[in-house]
Amino acid sequence: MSKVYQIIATARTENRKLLAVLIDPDTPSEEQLIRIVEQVNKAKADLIFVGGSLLVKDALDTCIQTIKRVSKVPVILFPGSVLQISPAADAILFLSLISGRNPELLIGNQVIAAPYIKQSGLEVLPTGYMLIDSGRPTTASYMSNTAPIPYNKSEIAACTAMAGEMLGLKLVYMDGGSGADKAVDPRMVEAVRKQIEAPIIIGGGIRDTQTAVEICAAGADVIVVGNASEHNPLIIQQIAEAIHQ
Ligand code: 1GP
Repeated sequence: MSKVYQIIATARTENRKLLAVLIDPDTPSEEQLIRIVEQVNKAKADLIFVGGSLLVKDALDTCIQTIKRVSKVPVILFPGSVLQISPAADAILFLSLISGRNPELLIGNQVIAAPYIKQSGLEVLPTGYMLIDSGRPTTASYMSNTAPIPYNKSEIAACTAMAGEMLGLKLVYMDGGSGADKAVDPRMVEAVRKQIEAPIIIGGGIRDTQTAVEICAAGADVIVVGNASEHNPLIIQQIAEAIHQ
C-alpha cells in the first residue's frame, strides 16, 4: 500500500541516503529523457520525481510512460498544480506549501485534487513543502505567490517543519526552487533535523557531490537533483555514489 513511503522511511531508519532525480516533463526530448533514465538505472538512483512549477506541453503522461518503459525505479509526481496528476506514476507528493500563506496552496488545491487522486490509486505522500530563499526569485515562488523563508532564518524553517509534523505531514521538503543559485544551507537542514523525526527532502540548486554530501551530513534523507542531471546526466552517478557511501 505505502510502498514509496516505506522505501523512504526504511532508508531513514537505516541511515541510508536516497537520490531522487527530478524530471521536468517539458524539458528533455524523448532521446534525452531516455539517456537520463538510463543513467538513473546505472547509478542506482532511488527515486524519480516528475513535475514542474509551470508546464506548457501536456507531456506528463507520455513522459511517465517513457520512464516506465526504461526503468523500474519508483516514479513520484511532484505536482506544480492540480493539472499534474497521472495514474501512470506510483505515488504523489501531496504538497501543502507550509512556508507560504496562500490558502489555495495550503488547502484549496488539495480539496480540488483529492477525489481525482483517490480515484487514481496513487500512493499519497502527505508532504510539508517549504520554499527557501536561494538568492533570486524562482518560478516556484512567483507561481505560488508566496514569500520563501529567508536563507539564514533556520529557526523559522525549524518551527514551520515542526508545525507540519504536528499536523500529521509525513515528509518535509525544503526547496530552494529549480535552478537555485545556492542550495539550502546545511545549517538550516541541521536545525530542522534536530526538531522533527519525519524524513527530510532537500532540493534546488544541488549540482555537485560536495553540496549533496554536506546536506546529507546535516540530516537530509533524500537529495533531489533536477537541472544538473538534465545538463549532465553523468552527475547522477557521481552524486549517487557520493551519498550512498
Ligand atoms: C526543484 O528541488 C528541485 O523544485 C530541484 O532543483 O532543478 O535546481 O536541481 P534543481
